[in-house]
Amino acid sequence: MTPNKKNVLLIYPTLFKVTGLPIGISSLSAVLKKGGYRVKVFDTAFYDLRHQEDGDKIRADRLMSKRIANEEKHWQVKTTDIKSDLIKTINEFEPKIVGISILEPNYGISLMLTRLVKQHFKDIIVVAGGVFPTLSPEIVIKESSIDIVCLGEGETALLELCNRVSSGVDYRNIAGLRVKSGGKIMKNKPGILHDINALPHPDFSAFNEGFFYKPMQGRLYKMVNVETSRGCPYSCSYCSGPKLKKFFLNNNCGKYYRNMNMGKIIEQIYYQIQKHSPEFIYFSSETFLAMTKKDFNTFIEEYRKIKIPFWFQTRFETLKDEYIKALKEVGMFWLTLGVEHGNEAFRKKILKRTCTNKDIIDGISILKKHNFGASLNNIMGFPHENRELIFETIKLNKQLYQINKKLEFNIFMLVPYRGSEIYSVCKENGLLPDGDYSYSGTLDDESVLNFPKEYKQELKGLIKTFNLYVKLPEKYYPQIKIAERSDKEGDAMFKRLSRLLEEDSS
Ligand code: B12
Ligand code: SF4
Repeated sequence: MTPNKKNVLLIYPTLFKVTGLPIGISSLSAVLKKGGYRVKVFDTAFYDLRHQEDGDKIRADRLMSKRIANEEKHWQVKTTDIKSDLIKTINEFEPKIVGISILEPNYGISLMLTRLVKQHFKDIIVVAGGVFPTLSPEIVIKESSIDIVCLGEGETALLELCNRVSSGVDYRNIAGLRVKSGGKIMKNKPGILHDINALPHPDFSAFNEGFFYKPMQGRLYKMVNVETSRGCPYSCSYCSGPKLKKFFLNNNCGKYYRNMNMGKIIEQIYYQIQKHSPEFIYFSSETFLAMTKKDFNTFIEEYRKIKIPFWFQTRFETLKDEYIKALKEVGMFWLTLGVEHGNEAFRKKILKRTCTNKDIIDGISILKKHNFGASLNNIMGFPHENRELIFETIKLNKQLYQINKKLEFNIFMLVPYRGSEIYSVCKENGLLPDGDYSYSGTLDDESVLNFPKEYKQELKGLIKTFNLYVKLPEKYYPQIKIAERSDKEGDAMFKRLSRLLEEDSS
């Protein structure tokens, strides 16, 4: 193969059937195309790599969301071998540069792919970027199949790399990159945080059609993501966001949290509609409603003409009665909110979330008033937590369910990502296991922490039965306790109670 210096392959390693167009890689693609490069994306969404159950099935089994009814129509699980497919793609496309976007849970899959690339195409330059390489560059740069690590936002650095490689110029000193050279690692000065109003709109055209489909209320819909902000103003202990914020500040790059101009957001919506004709729009922002009143009003007036149903995630602190009323009028369909824990003091001290239970209850009441449901995210398996505290999370969610029957309740096991504040808490408390605990699925029901065996088992049972505890009356608690067990009797009871719940909600 003779690599074509104008061709760039971007690899997007994602978990099985976890679709949803990523803004990061799509923004890189847009910038590269504008710079005259051809871009192809290789994604892993439809390869059953670990022969595990897919994310949506796990969510349905945990009674978190409905099973998908029209999956076969839009999603084709690959029957071919991922390794042969990647080699074939490279042989046909002949890229000189292969970029890979890595989150910590995808690092295992990522290594399998970068090693394959290096083994078969040693002249290709392999560049890794994304949250994990940014926060743990010392781990990633050690990997022999990766030549360059991009720290922070990659639009300018990657384009510069491509330009220098294609014109045969020394590329070892590009800002934002760590580059291996003659046994040494060149640590260059930090890259830049971009003016998000000046970047081209994200380019999704390199993704295949199936990747546009995401489940919503038990059906797949064609969705496009519209970026409205980057970063987040909050500092939750279990999230990598605060560490990213510090990374950019410490490197004098400025503020990670940036809102896009409303004019540019509207332009982006029309652009993506015209290009992809979506059935749904997802506003990609950590906290969509954290915008000024003026921007909100402009959004409402413009979106009135657009009419495509949309959803987003936001914080309880940003929910207001008049906002929800206006959003309903213009097509809001759904939203995701983080409750995360039911004990206010624990939530504040350990999760570093200051919102009160009253804020949460008031927010859900507003949604009820306007006849809206929402997905509520919850986490369990924290250090210093116990069964009693977990039951406070159940209790609060139960209270919310009493107010609003349209709610869906998500429950996840804590995974302490490197660099998050909770990672340090786990470390100090001797809870971190040795090895690569976080480089695999995040929907696991088994805690990765060094808790006693019995407590891990208890957590597993509580993850399984969380929705039963939340939705069934308290008189069923003794039976739900049996359903927590992962033996024959426990599973049979779980099935019986799940059926009861289904009948109750139909
Ligand atoms: C939107 C979002 C999603 C979307 C899209 C995912 C995606 N990869 O973009 C969806 C809903 C699919 C998703 C799912 C998940 N997510 Co998510 N998600 C986010 C969120 C809120 C914003 C991401 C974003 O759009 N950022 C804006 C873009 C512009 O930035 P970016 O993606 O970092 O990309 C820039 C740079 O990193 C760099 N870059 C990125 N890739 C590359 C590649 C190359 C070659 C180069 C040079 C540069 C480069 O340049 C890009 C452009 O500037 C972040 C929070 C955050 N602040 O990062 C969490 C976050 C990334 N998610 C996270 C997690 C854990 C998950 C899930 C595992 C959750 C789950 N339980 O299922 C899944 C895994 C999905 C998967 N791919 O396998 C974690 C990752 C933690 C970590 N340390 O790695 C984050 C940081 C949130 C957190 N809890 O801390 N997520
Ligand atoms: S609000 Fe969400 S994105 Fe922001 S720090 Fe908390 S968990 Fe992270």
